[in-house]
Amino acid sequence: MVKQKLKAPEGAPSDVERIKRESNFLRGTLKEVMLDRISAGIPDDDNRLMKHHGSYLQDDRDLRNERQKQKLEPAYQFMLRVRMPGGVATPEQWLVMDDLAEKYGNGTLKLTTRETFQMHGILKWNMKSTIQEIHAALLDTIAACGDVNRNVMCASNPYQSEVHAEVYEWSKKLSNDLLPRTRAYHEIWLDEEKVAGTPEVEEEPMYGPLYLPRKFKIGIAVPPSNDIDVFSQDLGFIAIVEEGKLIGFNVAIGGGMGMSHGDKETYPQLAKVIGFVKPTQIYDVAEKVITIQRDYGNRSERKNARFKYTVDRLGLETVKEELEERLGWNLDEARPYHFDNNGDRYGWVKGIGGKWHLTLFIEGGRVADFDDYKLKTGLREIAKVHTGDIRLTSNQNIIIANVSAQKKKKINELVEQYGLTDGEHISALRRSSIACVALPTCGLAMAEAERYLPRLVDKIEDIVDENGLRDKEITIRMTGCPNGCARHALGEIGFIGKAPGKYNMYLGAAHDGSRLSKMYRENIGEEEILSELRVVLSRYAKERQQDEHFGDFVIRAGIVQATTDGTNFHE
Ligand code: SRM
Ligand code: SF4
Repeated sequence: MVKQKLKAPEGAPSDVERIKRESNFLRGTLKEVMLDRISAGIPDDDNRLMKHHGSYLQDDRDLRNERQKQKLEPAYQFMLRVRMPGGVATPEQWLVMDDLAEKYGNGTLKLTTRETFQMHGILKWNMKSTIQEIHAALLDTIAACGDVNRNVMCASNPYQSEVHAEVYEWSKKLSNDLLPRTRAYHEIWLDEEKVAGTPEVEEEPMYGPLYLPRKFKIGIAVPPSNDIDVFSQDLGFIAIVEEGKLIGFNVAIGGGMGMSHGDKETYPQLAKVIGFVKPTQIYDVAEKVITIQRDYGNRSERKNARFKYTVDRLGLETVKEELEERLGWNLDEARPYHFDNNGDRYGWVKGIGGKWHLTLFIEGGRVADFDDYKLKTGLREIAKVHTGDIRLTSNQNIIIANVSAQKKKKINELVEQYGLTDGEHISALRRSSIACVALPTCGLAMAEAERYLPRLVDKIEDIVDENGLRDKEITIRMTGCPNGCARHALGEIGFIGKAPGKYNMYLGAAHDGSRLSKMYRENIGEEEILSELRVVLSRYAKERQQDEHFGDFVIRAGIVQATTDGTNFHE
């Protein structure tokens, strides 16, 4: 068979390609503009580059109108995202982040859907100190955003802790080895001088000078938990465990959640499994997959630039063949695996070596001190006495991990003293909720998410209670726009913001993250959301089969059609 000649889409490169090309390996004029005291903002071109350093310029949208009226520039501030593979932090690092949020940020921490910390509200003048202090705590923000490989996620819910420990090491290795090679970050933020003998022209052996056409995401799942939503990744690895030992990974390619309202050329897509590799082969696979996207991804239309569109355009088999050709060896046949959920496992669980792990629910991933709930203080007190580690989960929660039997009592006392929740006294619906940041910081938000979902859940809980479904885990996810930062299309109930107070409502995703949802109602407000859910949830209560998940029920009952592939998400 003659091999198809692969091509990248034609068309003029997008402006971001120009910015990267002219940036001298992600430097731009960032060093200079960060010193400028006239504006709290930075020019657009530099802001594009800033992403590759883990940060975006934002403005507080709650203040936008008022500042406009007063003819003031927007309330500019920076968001900063930490690179922390697998979401694992030491208690000391937690304390540093807690302190930095007070000192330079808005006092809160956001635990993100990719297992890391974000801080909001950092003023330009404080950015360098913040990054330097993060660096001193042995963390960084390199490539946490931008057209590169992002924070590598790995399963955090410890079912089989030995395998988890191994998988975590792989996620760290992938994250470190796939970093850009430019010293821009070190020069701009850490005052690194050019070392004598450094070549004048830098090289990016894997990325090349233009980096990738778009962001790239990798995650590793350990069945039966699909907590990281492996099928939403550009490149997903599914750990295959035999007799308690990790023997390798199934490889899945081409997932992603984002889309634009009203544009059917954009859609969420699930990654598809293409084969099996040994643990020692995953770096090579990741590197070669990334270079395929580098070479054939769309550099003209950013909204069609993610790897999922490259895979769909070229065809899964073609991409697999290209991968095998670049590797010089073939993938084995995929091994059987089974997922049963994509949520977190709450409460205490015992792992290896007599160590304990406690998963706590953090609503919307927002760590703050509220009037009647001193969550941030409580977690700080735990971090002060804890000697294990702290894991951030992709469902925006935390695991106080590797607790000795002696320390368990003390941690429990603090949990009780501060009223922290391990999910026991709240509804299963709330435990299964995640929401993206949205307003007031996200410039792309069309509606509230993190600030609204808890209030909406209060009301849905009444319906759930009326129908005896309090303990039924139904995943519910809300995003303020169709970019899908809370992986809305994999929520059994999903909401995408359309306009203030208005959402598209989606139903029918699989409880294990293996099927996308389908739009059920468009552009509806709270009253309609509740009346629609009242009907559907009461039918679920009465008509469901034993152990049938809500996402499966709505399809069997004909309430929505199953989405069998991202390409029919909009049908
Ligand atoms: Fe996201 C852009 C927040 C996970 C898809 N995301 C943004 C920006 C940076 C807005 C912007 O570009 O101006 C948001 C910053 C808001 C703020 O104020 O902090 C933002 N995304 C987040 C976080 C913090 C949501 C959260 O509440 O946890 C998550 C940070 C993850 C991390 O630590 O790296 C976050 N974003 C995701 C995910 C989920 C995931 O990766 O598992 C997705 C869907 C998966 C995917 O990538 O397909 C996601 N974010 C997007 C997109 C759509 C990308 C696309 O190509 O389809 C955008 C918009 C863009 O890139 O242009 C976006
Ligand atoms: Fe912002 Fe949209 Fe992402 Fe929510 S989904 S954080 S509104 S970009």
